[in-house]
Amino acid sequence: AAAEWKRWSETSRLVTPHPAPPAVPPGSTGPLASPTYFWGTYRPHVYFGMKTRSPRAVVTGLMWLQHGGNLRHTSEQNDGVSRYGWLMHDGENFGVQEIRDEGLVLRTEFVKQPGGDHGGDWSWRVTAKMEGKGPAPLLSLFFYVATDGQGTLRPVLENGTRLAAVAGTAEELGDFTLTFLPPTGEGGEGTKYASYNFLAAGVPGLHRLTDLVRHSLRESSVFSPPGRPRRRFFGVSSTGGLPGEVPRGQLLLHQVTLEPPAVLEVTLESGSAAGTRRGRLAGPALSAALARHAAAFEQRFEDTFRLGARGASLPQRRFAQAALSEMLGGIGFFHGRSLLRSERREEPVPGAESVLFTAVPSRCCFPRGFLWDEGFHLLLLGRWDPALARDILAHWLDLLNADGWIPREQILGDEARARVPPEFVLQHSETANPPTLLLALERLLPDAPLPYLRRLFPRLRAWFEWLNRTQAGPEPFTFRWRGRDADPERFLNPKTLSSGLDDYPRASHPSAQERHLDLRCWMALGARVLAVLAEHLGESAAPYRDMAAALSDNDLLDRLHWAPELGTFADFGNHSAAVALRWHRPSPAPGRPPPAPQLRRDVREAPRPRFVGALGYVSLFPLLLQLLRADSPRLPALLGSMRSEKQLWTPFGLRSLARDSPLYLRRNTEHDPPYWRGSVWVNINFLALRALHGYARAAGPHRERAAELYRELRHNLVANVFRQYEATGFLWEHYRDSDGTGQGCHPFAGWSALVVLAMAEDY
Ligand code: 6A9
Repeated sequence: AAAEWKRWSETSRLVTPHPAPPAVPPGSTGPLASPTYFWGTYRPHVYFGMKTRSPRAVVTGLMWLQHGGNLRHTSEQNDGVSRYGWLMHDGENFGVQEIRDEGLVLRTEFVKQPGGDHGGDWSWRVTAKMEGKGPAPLLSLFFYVATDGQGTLRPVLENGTRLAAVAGTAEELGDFTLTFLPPTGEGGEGTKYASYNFLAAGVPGLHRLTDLVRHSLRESSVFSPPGRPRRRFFGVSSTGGLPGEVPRGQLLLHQVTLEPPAVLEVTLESGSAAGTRRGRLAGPALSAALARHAAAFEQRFEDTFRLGARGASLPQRRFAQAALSEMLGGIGFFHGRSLLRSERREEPVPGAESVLFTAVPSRCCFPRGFLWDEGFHLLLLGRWDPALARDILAHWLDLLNADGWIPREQILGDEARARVPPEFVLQHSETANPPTLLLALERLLPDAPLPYLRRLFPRLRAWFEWLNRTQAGPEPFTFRWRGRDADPERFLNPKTLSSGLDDYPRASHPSAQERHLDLRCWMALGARVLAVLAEHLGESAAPYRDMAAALSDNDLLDRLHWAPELGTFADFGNHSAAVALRWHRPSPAPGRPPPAPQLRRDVREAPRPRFVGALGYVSLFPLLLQLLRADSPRLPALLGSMRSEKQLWTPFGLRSLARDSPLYLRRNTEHDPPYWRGSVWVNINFLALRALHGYARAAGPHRERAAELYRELRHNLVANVFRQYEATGFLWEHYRDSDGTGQGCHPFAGWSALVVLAMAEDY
């Protein structure tokens, strides 16, 4: 019974929110308190869509179909859409996106207009044209609105088939009218010939929208412009649904079929703004509003980052604007429960119901929140809009559970869950992630209102204490990432997902003896920021100051992590330097076919306690987080490894693992190509620039050398990310160290967008 009780109480702490007052005060994010953040493009996983910051919000969106091609809706990698992204987006009221899809160029623009008590109005303009000459294919645009468990929608039909408008009402949003204006030609002149179809259906969940629409398409509609041949096309049939799935909401969809070029406008008018509205925001009024917002965006961008004044070319400025805009346009609002797994319990448990307002690493691959990514995002967002950054940070801290843990990856709600393979959904309760939110807070702190910081403090304290308690190392002042891969024989080197550096080589044989250098440096940074915060608030700062002092003591750091035999800082653990993957053929069972060969790890030299020979990002951490004194005798060695082409230097930035390191560019399993084993990653390069910039300014014997490296590294990194953007239209997850080519997910305007700050030299 005692064991049962213990299990129960542990589970209950796992799913219980932390008792401290919320960092986001109730009501502070609603339409009355924050009208400008109420509506937004908070659906990063669709090419174009908007919703409100409400749980179970009404959603709006766009799908399109070039007849003969595929239905487009959610952003997917390698679906044939060759380029898309926000060119301008102010994170609040306005955005311009361009999408290139097999000859079709779509421009999606939105503008919001304040008024009333429910977040005001907005208008969309979608401009469609073909890139080349030749006959335009038939194009269908599908504009939809859907509910998810609350709210009602009523269609307003014209001539029985054209959905002219939707009258709706929902919690927080109140009454609203969505109007689909008739399409016009490119210059806005006269109505353009189009066919109309309309669909009203029950929605079993927002993640089923694409299938729902696909399922209702029939090739029985006819496009017959006067005096021209008739063409059949796929149109939605007016009633539909997914057989056997229980509806939880409503969908109303307006399909417009036409030959590009064309301009389509949609307006959303809030019932409560009726008294203050001066005319509909469409046509010339919309053009004027878009132009005004674009000019204001340009001005604010220049005032914030001064790239023009610094001599950046127009293409470079456009690139930087797009990088920032894609991060702002990638901000999402999520609602749901994580699926949690504790060490001591077999079955997963759903976490507390929560909401999260956050940027995302990548709209197509990772349209959800990631803890340590977000700290990097906030460095950029905090420069553009400190209030927005503070709000996001507060949302993250409200995810804290009673133990003080924040799950690393936030998969909240059906739409988020639908994008993740089941084996990746579970969040393990011993798994940490670097506390980069504190890095962001360090920069937000000087201008943040005191009441805000007071709300944050108890939560930050609990979070940091959780890290300190659960990730403690084998000796005082050492730390160890928990949750490394359990089955070491399957991997060349068992991964450490919690560190954020996934497959970066660590001790070959995970054990409780390990001490991880990067984590120790993160803890030093965390203690430093908490000390400053506590002091600022008149709270007791001494424990944090003492901890920060101990963790940045250069002699102690040396004793615990300097590896004389390697000439660098390193992790320590049970490690074999001679491991390799080899094909094994398991012995067949009698009378069965021979089993498939398996790639397994051979250990050719027994592991022993020692420093881990892997020169790379982890080795640089004392420098990256500026724990080394400016006169440290270790600085020359680190600067030397950074600048050495045999080790970390490339013409495109610093590679993650030295070229002469044993696991450089090695696969971890048959299916796992190298990830943090050579590629150039922008987040760590940003930390390197920031640190070099710092060392170049501090008096010390290595000042000149740091300044020189700073200039060269900044040039290399910025030039390559820009070059790759020009060539492909995307920011990428990481960059190949041999030729700078973008790798992995794209678009990836998460931390790769930090190039904007490097261009601005704003650290
Ligand atoms: C896998 C696959 C359709 C890996 O940017 C987010 C994270 C970083 O925090 C981490 O440091 N990325 C980096 O090493 C991406 C992680 C993706 C995990 C989800 C599911 C589904 O793909």
